[in-house]
Amino acid sequence: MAVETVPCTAYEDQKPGTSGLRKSVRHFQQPDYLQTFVQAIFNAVPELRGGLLVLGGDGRYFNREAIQVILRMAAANGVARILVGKGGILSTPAASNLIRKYQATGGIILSASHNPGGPDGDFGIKYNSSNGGPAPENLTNLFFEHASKLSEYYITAIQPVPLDKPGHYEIEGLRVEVIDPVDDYAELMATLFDFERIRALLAGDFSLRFDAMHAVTGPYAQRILEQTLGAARGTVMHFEPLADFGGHHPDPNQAHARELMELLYNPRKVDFGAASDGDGDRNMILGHYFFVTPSDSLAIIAANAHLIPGYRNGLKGVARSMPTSQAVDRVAEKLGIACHETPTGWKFFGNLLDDGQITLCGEESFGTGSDHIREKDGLWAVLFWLNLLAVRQESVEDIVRRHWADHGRHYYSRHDYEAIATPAANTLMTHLRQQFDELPGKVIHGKTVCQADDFTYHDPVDHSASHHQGIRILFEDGARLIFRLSGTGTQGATLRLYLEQYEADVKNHDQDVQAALAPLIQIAETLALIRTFTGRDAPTVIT
Ligand code: VG1
Ligand code: CO
Repeated sequence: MAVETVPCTAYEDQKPGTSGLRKSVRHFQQPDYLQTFVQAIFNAVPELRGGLLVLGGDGRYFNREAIQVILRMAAANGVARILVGKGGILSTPAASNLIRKYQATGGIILSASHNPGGPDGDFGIKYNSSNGGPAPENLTNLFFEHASKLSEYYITAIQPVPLDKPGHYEIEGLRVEVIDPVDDYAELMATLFDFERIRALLAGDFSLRFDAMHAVTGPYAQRILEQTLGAARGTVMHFEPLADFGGHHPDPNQAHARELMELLYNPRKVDFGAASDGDGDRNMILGHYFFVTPSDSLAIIAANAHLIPGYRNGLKGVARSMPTSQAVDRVAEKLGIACHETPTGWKFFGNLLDDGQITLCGEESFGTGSDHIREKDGLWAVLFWLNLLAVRQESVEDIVRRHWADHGRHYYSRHDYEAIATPAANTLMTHLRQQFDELPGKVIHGKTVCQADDFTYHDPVDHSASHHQGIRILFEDGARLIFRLSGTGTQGATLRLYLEQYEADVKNHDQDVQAALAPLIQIAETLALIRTFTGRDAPTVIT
């Protein structure tokens, strides 16, 4: 085989963040930038030689070029077999499923998830291990180490592989199988949910809309919701994956899924609305004039899991990322199961899932999932809710309100300050850290602080420690303020402020969220001087 050894200069900035290596497309288009990171993966995971690799992406700009480069490098690095999604398409959850189902050595997923795409947008690359989950920190650190000292990479000069129809090709000892990206995933969903019951719900006067945001879930949602479950044609909006997502942020939240919000906040009744992100792992759940906070969604899914076929036998335990509200903790307590608190990022759930300690997990950032794969899963959450609605025959709002009445309501919001100057963001965090010693016991705007620290996670399975995972200011009444800097942004720094206030009394469950959190918002400003340090009057995005 004609393997070419190409000398290259190492890049110093290929340290993966919360979810893979994410940079602007232009950054990725620097000479050999993609190749350097891909070679670092092959060097760090020698088992890929002779192994099976899953490959696909969310269809964003640069996806197709990158896939051809990776195929040529995989051939040169001795990979035996590759499963690649037709058109280069695989959602993140579908890729995770393929890795597990076909016992692959690992998978490469090309996505910058909820970040905008197109030539002026972002690109990203993630590696998932043989359990189907995102590479854990020790492995991403190893990628970084290899990338920073790389001096050559290996590639073959093969013709581009046709990706637009299923088929297989033998190329220089590498077998490339182009597969339907939806088949295996759709099959898995049918094993977890009561499709007959959902079909019956959709056959009645129940109406729903799903916004694929011109991202990867279009083909998945059309197949499962429309073709299999019988939802009306046109239920799936923005179904065609586009390289620039139609110029929008493929981020399923109230700010970016505006058209869908307008459909649900409208007298013409739509019973259920949902959306997913660039790579299909996030979800937003809406009822008529009603938004379900992702943290509440996780809690409600946990509380009702016994009603869903795939979870009928109960839950082993649950987990949430540290900034996610404590709503699920209350459910776990009632169920008598463990609830784990992990740092932000799905990679931290992997060990707990593999070890059989948890069945469900989630993040406040519109991510929910279970042990069926090792990634968060947007359509899974949507199907879970549809199955639940079919069983309980109540509206989304009624289900959520009943949950609050039973468990209390966790008022919750996240305020993002995007693309602020990195030094200013660091100074703000340092300013907060300097107050740790004096804060406990202090009363600020009428609320007493009981703890202030930097969150450290001790993994109970591999006993590794992850430090500096967000600043927590905890109050005596259970309220929390969390400050973190994003690990997925590509411009400057993004400050995330997470606010949580518990309210037990059902008489107080009708407040506007931002109004209910106003005292905490004021305390956050007093402690962090956000306006002073960022120069911003208001957050860029509120979810
Ligand atoms: C954000 C979210 C985090 C999520 C990550 C990847 O990270 O806060 O909860 O796991 O995105 O999601 P950060 O570091 O920017 O806060 V996805 O759907 O973009 O892969
Ligand atoms: Co995503």
